Amino acid sequence: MRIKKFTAGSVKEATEQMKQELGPEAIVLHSRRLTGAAVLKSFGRDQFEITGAVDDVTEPAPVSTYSRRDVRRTFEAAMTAAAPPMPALPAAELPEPEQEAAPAPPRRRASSSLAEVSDMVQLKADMEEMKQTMQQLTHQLRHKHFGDLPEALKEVYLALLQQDIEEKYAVSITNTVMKKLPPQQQRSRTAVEQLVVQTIAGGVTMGAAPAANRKRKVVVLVGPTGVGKTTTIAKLAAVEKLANGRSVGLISCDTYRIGAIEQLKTFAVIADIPMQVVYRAADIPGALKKFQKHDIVFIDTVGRGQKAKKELQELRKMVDAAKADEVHLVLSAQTNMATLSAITDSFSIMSPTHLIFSKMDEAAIFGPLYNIAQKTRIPVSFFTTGQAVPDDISVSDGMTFARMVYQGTYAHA
Ligand SMILES: Nc1nc2c(ncn2[C@@H]2O[C@H](COP(=O)(O)OP(=O)(O)O)[C@@H](O)[C@H]2O)c(=O)[nH]1
Ligand SMILES: [Mg+2]
Repeated sequence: MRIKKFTAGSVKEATEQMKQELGPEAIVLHSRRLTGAAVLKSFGRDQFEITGAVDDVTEPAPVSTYSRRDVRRTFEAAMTAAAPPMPALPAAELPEPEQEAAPAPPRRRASSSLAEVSDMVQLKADMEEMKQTMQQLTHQLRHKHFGDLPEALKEVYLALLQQDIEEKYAVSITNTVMKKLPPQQQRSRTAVEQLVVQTIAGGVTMGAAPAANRKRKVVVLVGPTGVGKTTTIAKLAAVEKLANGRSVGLISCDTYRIGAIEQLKTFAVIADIPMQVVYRAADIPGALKKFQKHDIVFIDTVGRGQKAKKELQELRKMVDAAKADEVHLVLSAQTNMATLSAITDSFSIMSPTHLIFSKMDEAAIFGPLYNIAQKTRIPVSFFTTGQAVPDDISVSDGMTFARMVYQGTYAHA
């Protein structure tokens, strides 16, 4: 027996190749689609692989006469065999049970059953192909505008969905690109991609607020537990003091978690920045008074889960008492879309003025961050990109972010 694999755009083509090379007696042993996750990307360019086989000894069996009609007959026969029994007759009309066993069906020849197996395999492959076509049609119907889109735009649209960008935003980005690009350029993947990245960048407000010149600025960081609030405050405080030459004060309200105060205090001592600890909301104005002459005061808060309603209300009292100029909600880039939504909903009572995207270095996909920036319309102030204080932080930048969102890879900002 000779066995060989054939690849083509459809099972039919691959089968024809096989028949040409191995002869009309050849049968399909196995077939599969070779696309996997790439099916979305390579619209209409699926590849099928079949494994064909042929006996070295030529058989006079009907394998060679195999045709599509035979497949249909085999299929029909299989369906009849599987059909429900005839409706039962009333008991009185039931025929007498037969005394003798019914004659056994004639034994089929091995070669014909081989042909039937091959037919069924072919049938399965045909059905798989039909399923693919149906899926593509459903997709095209769901995205009606799709039919008119040039190939490069279709591919880019599907690539956006693969980055977990919500459908409505992916549609909006694709439409913007289509409107802005002249028709001849819409066929160029490079031109389309460049404009997609620019459109993503243009859709999100980026950048930290300019430094307050006259009055002291009070900045509070809030967010879930472990997202990097304290580390980020240390980075920001160090940058303000060392790079920008401002006088900085620190307040920690995180008296809940063991070691939290020490974490910030250790940094404050090393960086020579004054720090105060506050236990109740009522003590915040007093603490702020002590930093009256400072340029900027950072307030670190206790991490709260988005479901802890009572604790979130307590935290809100702290934030209100601080009369903060800026409230930055820290969101870890590793968080999925549903959780990001729940967090931003719960923390909306703190009226965040900015979002900080932390742990960008550890994220595998950035679409959800784009969605949340779109959904909340809150400007993104900083990206944090590692554990090192103060190096691993950068002022958010639209183009860097857009490239990460589109490509799904972290690029050091
Ligand atoms: N990889 C990575 N780790 C970070 C980043 N920011 C903070 N971390 C780490 O996350 C952990 C929790 O940080 P912490 O500041 O205590 O979080 P908090 O509970 O929100 O105050 C620590 O191990 C930090 O070193 C970041 O940008 N990237
Ligand atoms: Mg902390």
